[in-house]
Amino acid sequence: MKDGKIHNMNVAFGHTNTDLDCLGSLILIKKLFPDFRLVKSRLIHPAAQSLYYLYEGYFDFLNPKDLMDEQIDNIIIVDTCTADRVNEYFGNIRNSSPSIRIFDHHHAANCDILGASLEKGNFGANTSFLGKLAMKQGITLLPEEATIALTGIYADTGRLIYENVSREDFEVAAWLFDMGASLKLVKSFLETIKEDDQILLLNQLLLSVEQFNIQGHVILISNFELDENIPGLAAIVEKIMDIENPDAYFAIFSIKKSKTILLITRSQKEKIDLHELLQPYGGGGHHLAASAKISNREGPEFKEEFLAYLEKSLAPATRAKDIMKSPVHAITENMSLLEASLFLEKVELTSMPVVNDSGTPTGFISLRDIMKGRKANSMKSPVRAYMSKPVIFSNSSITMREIERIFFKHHIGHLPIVEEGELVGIVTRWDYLEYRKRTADDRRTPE
Ligand SMILES: [Mn+2]
Repeated sequence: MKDGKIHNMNVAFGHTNTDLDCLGSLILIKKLFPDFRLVKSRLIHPAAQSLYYLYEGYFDFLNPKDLMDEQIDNIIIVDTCTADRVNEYFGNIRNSSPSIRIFDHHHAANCDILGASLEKGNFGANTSFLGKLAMKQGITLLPEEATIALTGIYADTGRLIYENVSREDFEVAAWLFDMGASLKLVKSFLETIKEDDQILLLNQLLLSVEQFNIQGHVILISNFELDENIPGLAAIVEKIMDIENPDAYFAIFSIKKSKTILLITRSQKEKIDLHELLQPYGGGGHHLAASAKISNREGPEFKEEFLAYLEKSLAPATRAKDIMKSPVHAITENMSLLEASLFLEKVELTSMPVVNDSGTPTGFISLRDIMKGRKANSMKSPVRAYMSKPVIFSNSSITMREIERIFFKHHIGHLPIVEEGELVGIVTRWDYLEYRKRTADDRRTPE
């Protein structure tokens, strides 16, 4: 400082490579703890850059190196509990033994920041965590501050749709809306692909992706040559995930200038654990989003090697046999409608596949079909006369994706599973929905 004296100071910061949720959290820290100065990371995540440059003035950031001669009393850390992600700040803090308070919304994260008191919250966005505190204290925000905070919540919750979302995320979002947050601006900050060269690359990549079926999974792979690494590649990869909707996408970028390969990957299946998968290549990240840098390799031969690696490493996809009900009740064609209705009542079902003498499904009979027979006063007629046909059936090795397609295409709610001409099980729309719920697509873990 100018007078050469040591001043006591309180500071707050988020993780390195500042993202939108960090910025949302920090703007609220400024309101909640006005005697804390905010410190910026030397790295701003590409997705957060436009908001950061527009609203820099609202944060009044210090640089990490400004901390060097200061006596720091108190530190607040937001949106991380990992020492590695706050190194750049602590590297500049000397001669201080500050008390550290952390606000972090990451569920499973182990805290390795020593001596810190950790406050954890189950929120989709860390911004909601601090927003809830600000609401309780009756704090008011400027519309610009509300816009920054709401962008943070939308970013980390996938616009309030990811698995991690809590009711507080909605509550705080509503509060920020009341404080004058502009949805128009929030939307523009969330649009990660806006540079012309990004759009060009997106189009080129879309033309070069190849689709493979590996162990029943729909896998996309692209190999693309770039002169040099450009920012925002991950956003392009995510956009392609949205457009093409594969189970996983492995984007290989061969960077000519540095003779390295940048492998950016996204998955939407728990069975395809990318963090695990990229370990042998020195990469990592999260379950459903990971990347690796590989030196001295050529794109085309790396792609071939990687395909072979996927073939032997991926666990097989979930198939009909994994979720079907088996054994399954069936009615024979020659049963009378009366017998069929009694049987349905006995087993408490409203419909059932119909099989011929050799056990092959030939139709489907429901209480509604039987009702028609009752009205026509022909309850003694054989089921054959009133069942719906032809019956759509499939085999036990079809994947969940194929099951879904059959349900939608034929507007059916039951899919009999047949092996060697015999009915062996049934998959209902309900079984399928239960499976979807169990493996709900938490496509992105919180950042
Ligand atoms: Mn976060």
